[in-house]
Amino acid sequence: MKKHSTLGEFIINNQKDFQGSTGELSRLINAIRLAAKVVNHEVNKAGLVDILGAAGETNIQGEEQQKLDVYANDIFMQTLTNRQIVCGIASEEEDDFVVIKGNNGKNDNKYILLMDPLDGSSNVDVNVSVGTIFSIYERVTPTGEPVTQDDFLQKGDKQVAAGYVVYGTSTMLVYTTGKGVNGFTLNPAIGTFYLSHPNMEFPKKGNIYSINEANYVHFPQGVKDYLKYIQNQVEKGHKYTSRYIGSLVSDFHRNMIKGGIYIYPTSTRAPKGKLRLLYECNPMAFLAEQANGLATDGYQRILDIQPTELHQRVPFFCGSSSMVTTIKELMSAYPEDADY
Ligand code: P6P
Repeated sequence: MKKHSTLGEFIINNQKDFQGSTGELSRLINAIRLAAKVVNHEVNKAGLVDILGAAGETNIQGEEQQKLDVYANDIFMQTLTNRQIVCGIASEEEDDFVVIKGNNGKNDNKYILLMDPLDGSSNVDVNVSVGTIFSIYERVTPTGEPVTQDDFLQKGDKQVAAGYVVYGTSTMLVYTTGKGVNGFTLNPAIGTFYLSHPNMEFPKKGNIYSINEANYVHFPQGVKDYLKYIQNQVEKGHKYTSRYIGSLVSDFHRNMIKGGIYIYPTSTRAPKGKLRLLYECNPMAFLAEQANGLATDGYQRILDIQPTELHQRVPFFCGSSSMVTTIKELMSAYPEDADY
């Protein structure tokens, strides 16, 4: 029986595939591995200590920050800073990007990281899975020079790595460096991630659709047409099921394994959609395409969108290629909805 490799062994064995293979990206993934274990420990005991409930502050999104949001943000920031691997970090929990200087006071490191440290955190109080999402680029400004917003406003196509941690019934780290998607499951007894899901791929077609149908009356017509299409398919005897748990990472992860589509469209309540391009849609889109899936804003490829601001939102349609293609075709009948 082949012994599952650990994440550490996997990184070493695939070092040659990493950009530049100078070991920095390996060290970066290793830093994320450590932070994931620390956050996992806290998430798993959240119900036991007084860490639930809002920290009383609100982030730039105007959302109440759950204490675990703040905690997860601090852990990832500290771990990445201490290891001196990135020269800058952007986070959903930080109003602006944070410059990370080396011990020599310079910005010598070549990578920048963007993250949503605890996506779906409102689920913590009701014991539903949450996740961390991360996205990694090489900086575009010269090494040693100050980091600028240009380093963060890169198209998703330029990512060198992306992934998520899902703190679910088990804790998994799923990531890509552009050579496919691999999933590692944490053995909490010994704190080791094992390669449990090699070469993850979206089934070309699935029967799961994930959308908050409470907003139906506010959806663009193309999305309404897609939901009507599904109902017609069910009437013809085709099997579909609605699964939406309010945690992007968990819905994405299940859909990647079983086949499905996740949809967060524009609505009158969210005129540009809800999900953030830089640290939610781009990393999940990179993973989706690496897993033979698709990710679009309804009209264009997510990874082709030129970002204009750190916390910008876009509509997000992501998952099995045949399902994304179908909804895109229906949306194309309403070109006016492309200008969100
Ligand atoms: P709604 C969590 O806040 C999140 O960003 C995603 O993880 C999740 O899929 C979505 O928002 C849920 O949003 O408006 O349906 O509650």
